[in-house]
Amino acid sequence: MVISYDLAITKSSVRDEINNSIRYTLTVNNSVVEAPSVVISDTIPNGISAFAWTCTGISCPNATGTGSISESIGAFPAGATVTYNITATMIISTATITNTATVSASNEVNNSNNTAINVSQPFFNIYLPVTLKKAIFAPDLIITSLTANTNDVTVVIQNQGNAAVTDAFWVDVYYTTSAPVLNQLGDVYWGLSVDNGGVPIAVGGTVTLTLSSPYYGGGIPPSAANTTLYGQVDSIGLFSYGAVLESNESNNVFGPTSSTTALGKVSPARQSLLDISGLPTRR
Ligand SMILES: [Ca+2]
Ligand SMILES: [Ca+2]
Repeated sequence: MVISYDLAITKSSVRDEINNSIRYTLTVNNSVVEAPSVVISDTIPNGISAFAWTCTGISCPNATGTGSISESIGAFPAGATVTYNITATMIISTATITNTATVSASNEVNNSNNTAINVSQPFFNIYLPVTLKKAIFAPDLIITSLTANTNDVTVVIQNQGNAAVTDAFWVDVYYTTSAPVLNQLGDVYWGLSVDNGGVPIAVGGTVTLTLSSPYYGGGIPPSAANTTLYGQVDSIGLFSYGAVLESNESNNVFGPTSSTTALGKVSPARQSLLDISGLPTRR
């Protein structure tokens, strides 16, 4: 009588390099007829420091265990499956671990499927390029307020950047219905420089500009109420960014807004009062 049972063993693994662990699933099944005296072995492989397992299936000799598996099953039914779930600790997460498990029985008809070799390769650590937003330390000038009447023009500017303004610059106010562009000369303007004390402007600092301020450079108030106004800070400069290199050059225009009627007496042309000493060079 030919006893033609065929035991087969398979082994798979799931690797967790972050936790230095690896889980194996070891499955043994038997086809055709019951097999006697089956031995399932799985020796702790190199690179593993701990090995704990559970066994499920109709023929488990022990439900749990630690260390290498060497389990004998007296009778392994046909069609039955035994599964070992193994949790192992890797000594080095980057090591390749080869784990060999076997199943054996006398009179096995097919020994070609009685050894399962699982080779667990480490994941390659791929370091992707990290795009860091350039840390910009630069001033950022804006106009926070622009009011005008037939007496005066008042512009409040602020440095909302994270570095002081140290370069001389101009502020212009335009009586126009079109948004001004860089290097567009205005109807009223102020120049702030180190010489006249207009700069530096500290981080968060504000400066209020009027026709009476020491930075006043020229121009007269609008002659009528409801004149459309725009303001531009750092309006004039030799560079595409004006005279002050800012973290944001696109927020330098304020407006449109409208002039109002002054309640007081209209002042004489401020040009006659001008003291332009200390003003920066104007294009
Ligand atoms: Ca700005
Ligand atoms: Ca600028």
